[in-house]
Amino acid sequence: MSKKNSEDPGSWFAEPPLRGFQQRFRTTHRLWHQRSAYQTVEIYETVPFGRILVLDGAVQTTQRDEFIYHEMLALVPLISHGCPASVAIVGGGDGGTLRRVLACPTVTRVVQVELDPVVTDVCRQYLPEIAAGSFSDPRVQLIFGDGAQFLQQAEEAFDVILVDSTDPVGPALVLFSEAFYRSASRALRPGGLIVTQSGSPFLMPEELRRTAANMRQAFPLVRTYLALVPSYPGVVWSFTLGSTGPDPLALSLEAVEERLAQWRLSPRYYTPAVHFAAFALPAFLSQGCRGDSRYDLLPADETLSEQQA
Ligand code: AG3
Repeated sequence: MSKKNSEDPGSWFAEPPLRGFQQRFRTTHRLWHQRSAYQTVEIYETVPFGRILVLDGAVQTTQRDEFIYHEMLALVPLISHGCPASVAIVGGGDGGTLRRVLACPTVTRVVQVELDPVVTDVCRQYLPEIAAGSFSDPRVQLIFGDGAQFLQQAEEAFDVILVDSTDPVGPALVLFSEAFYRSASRALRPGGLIVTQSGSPFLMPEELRRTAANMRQAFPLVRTYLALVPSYPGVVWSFTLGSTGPDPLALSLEAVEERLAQWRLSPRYYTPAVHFAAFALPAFLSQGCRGDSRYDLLPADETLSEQQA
């Protein structure tokens, strides 16, 4: 029976290949699929990761490893800030980022701007443990709309802005632009930080470079950090942090320990050592992030032959 399963070609999900590289998930069911006003929304039951949310063919979150991405997106800037009261989240319809933000007891207000109500509805139905009721916390205001426009017109300011979006291609591209980072920096209080997910450093190095370059136009301090997210293409994932003041690397290990203890957080991925280790980039990657495509590990898609691509 297990032999039959492993040979059944119909029960695998895979994202489109990037740079001639692809990983796939054994699936047992497709539980939901719908074309919303903005994108294709799917939920699969998979053998390795439990249920997964897929938007326009790209894996966004899984039951088994969502904690890695969400902790690393939220906790690195929240701990670096030290006393965040007001937080804005752009995207993040599954609620996993929101949950980590609300776990921080200094936070008194969160505005979340999600484009697509279908994503929040479907996650509420199929992945309720990811948000774990966060959207009904009285500190939260959920707005359905365009996050870029929201920040451009925002009349209030935030300590931390988290961009929990789809990849820096297609409809989310505006969230990685210089103009977006300029309005984000205007919407931050002094000492404020922004973090965005910025794709796979091996499979999307161009996107990572552009994100960092655009952020440098609007923020005096920009740093790239990494986390291991097994369900995302290439497993190694990048985040780009912009700061108007605090440097996440200027903290001491003890200060990170103390903040975690004070806030009574016990994350599953993030630790004080991971906080610093995440910023340690292999030499070729840090050269790549600074803008030199000669350091890219894998050949770009356009250099692959038809057959290979
Ligand atoms: N974050 C999505 C990260 C992008 C994944 N990309 C990919 N699989 N190609 C948003 C969802 C998590 N809250």
